[in-house]
Amino acid sequence: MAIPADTIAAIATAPGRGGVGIVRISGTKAKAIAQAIAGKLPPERYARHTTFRTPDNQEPIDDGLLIVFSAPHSYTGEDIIELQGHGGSVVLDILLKTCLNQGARLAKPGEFTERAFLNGRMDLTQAEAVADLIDASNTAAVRAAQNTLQGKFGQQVDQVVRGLIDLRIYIESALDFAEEEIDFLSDHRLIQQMQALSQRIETLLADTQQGILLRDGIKLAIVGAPNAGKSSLLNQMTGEDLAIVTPIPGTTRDVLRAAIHLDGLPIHLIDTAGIRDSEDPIEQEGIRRARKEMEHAHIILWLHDDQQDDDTAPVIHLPTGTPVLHIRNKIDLTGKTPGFNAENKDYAISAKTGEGISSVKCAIKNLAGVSSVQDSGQFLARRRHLDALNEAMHELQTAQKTLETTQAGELCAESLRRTQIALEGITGRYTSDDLLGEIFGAFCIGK
Ligand SMILES: Nc1nc2c(ncn2[C@@H]2O[C@H](COP(=O)(O)OP(=O)(O)O)[C@@H](O)[C@H]2O)c(=O)[nH]1
Ligand SMILES: [Mg+2]
Repeated sequence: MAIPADTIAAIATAPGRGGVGIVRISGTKAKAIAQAIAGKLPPERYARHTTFRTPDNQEPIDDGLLIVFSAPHSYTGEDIIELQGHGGSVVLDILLKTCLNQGARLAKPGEFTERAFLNGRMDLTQAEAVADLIDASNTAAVRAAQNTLQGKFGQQVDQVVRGLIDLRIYIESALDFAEEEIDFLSDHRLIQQMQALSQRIETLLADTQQGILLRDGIKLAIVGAPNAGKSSLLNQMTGEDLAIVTPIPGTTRDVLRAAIHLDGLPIHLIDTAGIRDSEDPIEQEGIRRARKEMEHAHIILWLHDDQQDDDTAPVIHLPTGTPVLHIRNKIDLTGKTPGFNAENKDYAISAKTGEGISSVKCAIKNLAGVSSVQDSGQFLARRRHLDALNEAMHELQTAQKTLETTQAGELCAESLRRTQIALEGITGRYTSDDLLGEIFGAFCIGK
């Protein structure tokens, strides 16, 4: 993608009323536009209090601070001006329109950060982390987004890439000396180096999986017979009175969703209609939706009423492969000991009093494998990073197999080249316009 030559502007602060509102301009015309609005500019990186005026008739628009950041030492790597006025939507609109009249173009979502990436101010993982930091919903996510933003993830990927480049140089130079090629390629150290790189990709894969969970959270579907206490459990876990709870079986028909955190791990709780044979078309639709949610859940909480023999088993149709926690509810009535029961492999709780629920929460964290969410080195990651790492792993293993079995140097070199391309897609050395559009299109305007 070419580095754009035009100048962009946008309101960088959130819409609505606020003490301060900021218009940001980036590009070659930024300084000229600022001069037209505010007269003589302050020295770089100094904040000067000034009046912003319409250039044609010098009408005051607002007054506030003006700051100049000159290329290349700015967020985007271009000249940037910040006009920090009062945070009212109309006054900011007028200020922005004035900038646009002076030759700036309205920035697209994420365009400032996209320029920062295109100008080499940050790699793609860092650019993604900017959006993730803004969207972070809890302290652990903020910390992990900061780690990525500071380049920790990108640096680890780069280290593997450097190792790969060394390997490629060695193998490709061996290819240039055909008569000694076999000697070169049968060197056992080559295989060892490939194994070491595989190991590092393996570690990155595990961290990335954690990073995705930390960013996107896990889906937890609460299912079971009508009246087992599913809606009560949702209310107990969120600490809010979200779902209607009644003694009438079949109360919940719509799927209800709520978000909570377990030690920084985002959990999307899903309360569903009780599953049973029903003639009622509305309830049938609720049950159909409950099944659909089960299909997409990471973990299923199957709730049983401890007072009754459960007759859901024949009708529930659990998806294969999804972990299920069996939970016996209403122990405040049956007097069972709360917590995990090793013999029955189930958890005894009361959705009414909250007893035993902490053991379920622990089990959820263990299943998600996130005991180390609080790790200081944990970074946020996305699905595309995982896909790229898997592809790199596959190519690297192909390279190793080729070398071990056929010693075909050309093929091995080609697989290593592909490994490198897959990894460099993560940091953005190799990208498509489509990918960039997808990443930056999800940003807010003004960032
Ligand atoms: N005593 C007691 N009653 C419960 C408990 N959980 C749910 N209930 C009651 O069981 C009935 C059905 O609960 P609800 O949450 O609507 O069940 P759902 O149909 O599975 O969503 C309501 O009358 C609740 O008050 C519990 O742990 N203890
Ligand atoms: Mg319910």
